[in-house]
Amino acid sequence: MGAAFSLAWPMTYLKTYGPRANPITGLTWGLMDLSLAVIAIITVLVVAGVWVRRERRSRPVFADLLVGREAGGLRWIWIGLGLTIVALVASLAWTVAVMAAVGMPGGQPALTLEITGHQWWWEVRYVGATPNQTFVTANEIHVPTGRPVLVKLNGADVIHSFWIPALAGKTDAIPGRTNLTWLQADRAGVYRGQCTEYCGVQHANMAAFVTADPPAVFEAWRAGQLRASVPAASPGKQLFVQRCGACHTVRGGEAGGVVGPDLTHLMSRRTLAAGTVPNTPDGLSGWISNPQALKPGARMPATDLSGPELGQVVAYLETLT
Ligand code: HEC
Ligand SMILES: [Cu+2]
Repeated sequence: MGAAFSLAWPMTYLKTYGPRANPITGLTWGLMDLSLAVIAIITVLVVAGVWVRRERRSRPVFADLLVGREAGGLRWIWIGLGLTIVALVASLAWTVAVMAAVGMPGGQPALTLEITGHQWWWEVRYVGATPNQTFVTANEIHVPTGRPVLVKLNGADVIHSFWIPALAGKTDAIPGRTNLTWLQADRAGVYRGQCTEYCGVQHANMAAFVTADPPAVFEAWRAGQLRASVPAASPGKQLFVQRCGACHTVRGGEAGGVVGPDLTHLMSRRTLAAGTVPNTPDGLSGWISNPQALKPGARMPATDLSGPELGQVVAYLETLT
């Protein structure tokens, strides 16, 4: 949180920040430069060819009517063929080398995440050595800088695709199978991502964020997330358990639903509903009173809380730090 460097907007894939993405960026620019060079060379040759023809106009007319094999003409074909083969084989070799380099992390991953695409948000499970070292959060992923992170992707309902452009290319999240990818951020900051496989009406409002922090800062965040949230009994807590607990979990409380995001440390997130609403008191009240107004079709129904009840629930949620 609060990192000075932010790629939250716009998303970029032409400038990347880690060994999972950098080789691909180099290849992209390299192939682009090669293509531009080919266009430039061919343009020059075509223009030169036109000029050469013009000069020949000055010769007697019948000379142009003769169909002959001018000396050295075929040589151009061989040169062109040779250059094309060299360029294509070099592109192929470079592509294969990049694929090998980014296929799997170089070292042992520092962290394993199980990320599940839901209509229309991301469930993020931090897999610990033991179950009590494991926790679940949503949409905002924290990672240590300079360390490879293994990501196991699944889809809960339809096919989604996980994409953090500045850190890692696209990998599909498919129901019933686990796809592996990985990422590594070499620079601290916030990187925005987006679901990139059309998955229904709110596909566009299905962002993900990766916050990369130095390892010590990340460990502090992780220790905070591992804590349960056990706020004192309050009317808001009671209402939450009754009205929201069937869909949401707050670890340490009585609410254990798994239909929606885990809200144990809701206040550690900057946005709500996969980047749709800022996580401010107003944003929170607006979302809870009428999610359908902000994200039509979202799998959270409008809650018919009265004004005072809404205030109590929001006050309770604000204790989930
Ligand atoms: C029928 C299940 C259901 C009920 C009941 C429900 N929610 Fe949700 N809630 C969801 C789903 C699904 C999402 C994710 C929506 C999205 O991002 O598309 C969500 C998202 C949220 C979020 C945003 C979380 C985040 O990390 O982005 C908050 C906060 C929230 N709900 C609070 C509540 C509160 C408070 C109540 C009770 C008054 C409630 N919900 C009732 C299903 C439910
Ligand atoms: Cu999608």
